[in-house]
Amino acid sequence: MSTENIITRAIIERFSRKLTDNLQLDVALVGGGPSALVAAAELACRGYKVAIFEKSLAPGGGVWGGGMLFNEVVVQDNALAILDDFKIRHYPVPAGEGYHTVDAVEMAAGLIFGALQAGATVFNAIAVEDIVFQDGRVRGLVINWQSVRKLGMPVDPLTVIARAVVDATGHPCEIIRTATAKAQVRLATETGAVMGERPMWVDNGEQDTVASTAEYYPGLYACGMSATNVTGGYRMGPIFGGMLLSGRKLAELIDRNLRGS
Ligand code: 48H
Repeated sequence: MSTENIITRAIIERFSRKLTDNLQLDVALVGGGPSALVAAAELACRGYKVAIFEKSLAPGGGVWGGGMLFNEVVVQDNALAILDDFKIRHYPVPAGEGYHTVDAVEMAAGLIFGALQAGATVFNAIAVEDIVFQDGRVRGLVINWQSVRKLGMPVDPLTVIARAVVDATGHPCEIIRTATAKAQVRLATETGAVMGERPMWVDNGEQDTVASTAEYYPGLYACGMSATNVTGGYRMGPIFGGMLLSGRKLAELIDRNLRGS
């Protein structure tokens, strides 16, 4: 066989195996931002079959750009243990009362590498365009190439089944919105609907994100900025402790629920 064919065959066979191995998951996360990456690493460490579907070429979500493209982010004391688990370095802010800076590229790369090394699978350039919904429960994801969606090509999608589906799409909370719009589900929020993100208030926003990390409908969870948006929490700008802690809380919650089911 020619070298050209060996390379091509290796990629096709290996990718096909990776995809078929992940058609039936314990946890399917939509979006590969910081909250999802922490949750995926933690759940994979606990022995669950976990995959992230990320529509961009690079997972990492809003981390890469830091604050206004200054590629540094801030993390608080109470989330440093998570950075340490991923071997991501942090530097105290001189007069910072518990705040630390982290190189945004190191954080994004470190979280991605950590999730993969823990055993999670990441599918990049694949978008989630719908949910599988049966018998009053969210049961999986409808996936397609992001490039197909961008070009508006009339190409039917494929599906992945999961015991838990996580909306980790950040600000748009796309999957929760799909569930409310297409399956007309009533969410476990004050109004039963998406309440919408509020303006900037860092301290409240950070707490909101963790507090609102929850299961909003049977089989459907939200974490990170998506959870904030669902419950009407405040935004917080380029500080990421809440996102990391949200990922950890999500993993604990799903672990508890899946063990009980
Ligand atoms: C596949 C999708 C789809 C889809 C979107 O926004 P993220 O970084 O996620 P979080 O919530 O972990 O982190 C939020 C943080 O980055 C942030 O925005 C902060 C702190 N903002 C504060 C403020 O005041 O603005 O990542 C979400 C990921 C992205 O990579 C998207 O490409 C991806 O989800 N995504 N992937 N299918 N339908 N929709």
